[in-house]
Amino acid sequence: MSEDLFLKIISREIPADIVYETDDVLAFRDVNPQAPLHVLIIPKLHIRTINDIQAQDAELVGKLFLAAREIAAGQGIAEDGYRVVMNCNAMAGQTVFHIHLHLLGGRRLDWPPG
Ligand code: DGP
Repeated sequence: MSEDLFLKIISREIPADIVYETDDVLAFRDVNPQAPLHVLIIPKLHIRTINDIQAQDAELVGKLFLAAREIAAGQGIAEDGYRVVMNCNAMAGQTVFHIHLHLLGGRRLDWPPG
């Protein structure tokens, strides 16, 4: 069993509502949604935090945004608007240490965030 919760979702040890998958990227609905659409988009490669992203990961990280674009379009929220956010470490509220883009949409999102 892996220590990384999201690796367990990738390996299907833990079930998730998967909405998108490629060879490199997986996206699934957040278990504690903060908006009508709240999807987590993760690389299948384990990267703990933004601080651990290496230059050679640039293409992979870009694919997280391409996934966000596709999911938003597929869910019909691309034109209304949506937000993607990635938390880094404790002060930003990161609780799962495998980088993930939050894709939030389906309601008005205030700024600045809390
Ligand atoms: P963050 O706080 O940025 O690290 O976000 C972690 C998110 O992961 C949080 O919104 C809740 C979500 N989450 C935690 N455990 C699970 C799980 O087992 N399944 C799913 N689908 N989401 C999870």
